[in-house]
Amino acid sequence: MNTLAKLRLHDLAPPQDDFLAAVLDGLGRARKTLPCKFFYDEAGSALFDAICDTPEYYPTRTELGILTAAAGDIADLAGRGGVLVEYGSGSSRKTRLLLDALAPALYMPIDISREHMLAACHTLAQDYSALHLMAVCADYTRPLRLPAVARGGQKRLAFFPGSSIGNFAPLEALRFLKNVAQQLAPDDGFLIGVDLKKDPAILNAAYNDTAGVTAAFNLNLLARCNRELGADFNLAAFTHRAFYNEAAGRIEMHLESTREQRVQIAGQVFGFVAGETIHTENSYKYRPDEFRHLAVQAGFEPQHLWTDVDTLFGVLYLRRR
Ligand code: AVJ
Repeated sequence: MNTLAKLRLHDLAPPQDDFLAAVLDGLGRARKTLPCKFFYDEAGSALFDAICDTPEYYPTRTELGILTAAAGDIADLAGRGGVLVEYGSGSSRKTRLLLDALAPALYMPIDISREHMLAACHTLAQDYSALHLMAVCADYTRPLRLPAVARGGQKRLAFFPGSSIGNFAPLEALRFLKNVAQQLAPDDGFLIGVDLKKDPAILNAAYNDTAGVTAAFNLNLLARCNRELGADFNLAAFTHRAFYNEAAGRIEMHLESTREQRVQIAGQVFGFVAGETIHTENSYKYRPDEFRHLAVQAGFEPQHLWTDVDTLFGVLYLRRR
């Protein structure tokens, strides 16, 4: 079958991230930091998949369970045969669930890694013979404008699973939600997965799995600096730290220097004192009312919240006002 005929690429040519510049900037600060988006090289993406399979990391399987149970209700709210827009063309399992339930005419994934997205689209095009695909290569963390596709009365459903929204600070999250709202027409929908506030012990365990997969994921950032930038991080001299910051409502991940040391990157030297950390990720958690408030501010009407029995994770259907 000719899958190419059904697949089009809308390339917004996102500027490629400058890893070296980001590392020099982040490590040059009084409180050292590295942006979490750099976790996901090939090794990091494989480690993230492995995190999702650890017994402690509940979000992925919990969200999948919620979506499986709610798929019919979601299709009733969003309408069938419309356009499915996915922010970050992530796990194909979640996508397929919605493709099966909604039977959209068009699937529009948005992702910064063009080749990875196109490969996933080719597979979907083979498996869903009636589906048209419009792959949008863009950085969704910046304001973007989706390609105009003739609507013909079709509704759009935007989909942002995995609690990826948690990587944004609340004000950035609001800006992102507003940009999504701008890409939708009144009565369109937005289905978003949000990790909920809960007993900190559960959160702390989820980011400190006993098999050490999350630690390996965090430390891979330093390994990546060594591989790609010729840095000389001694991985044995840094340890994974992750904890729930209750006041801020977020999990913080850090890499802690176990002793005083110096690290060289591209001719620059960075000193660490014992116990100093590099802050590598924030993962915000919301109470349902907190998230609904954010959604309302962004121009949405929260219509439905699905959770698991333990209310660990929430999936919300937001209607564009
Ligand atoms: C992919 C951003 C949702 O914050 O839980 C998992 C990333 N970091 N374990 C999250 C992550 C450590 C994950 N998100």
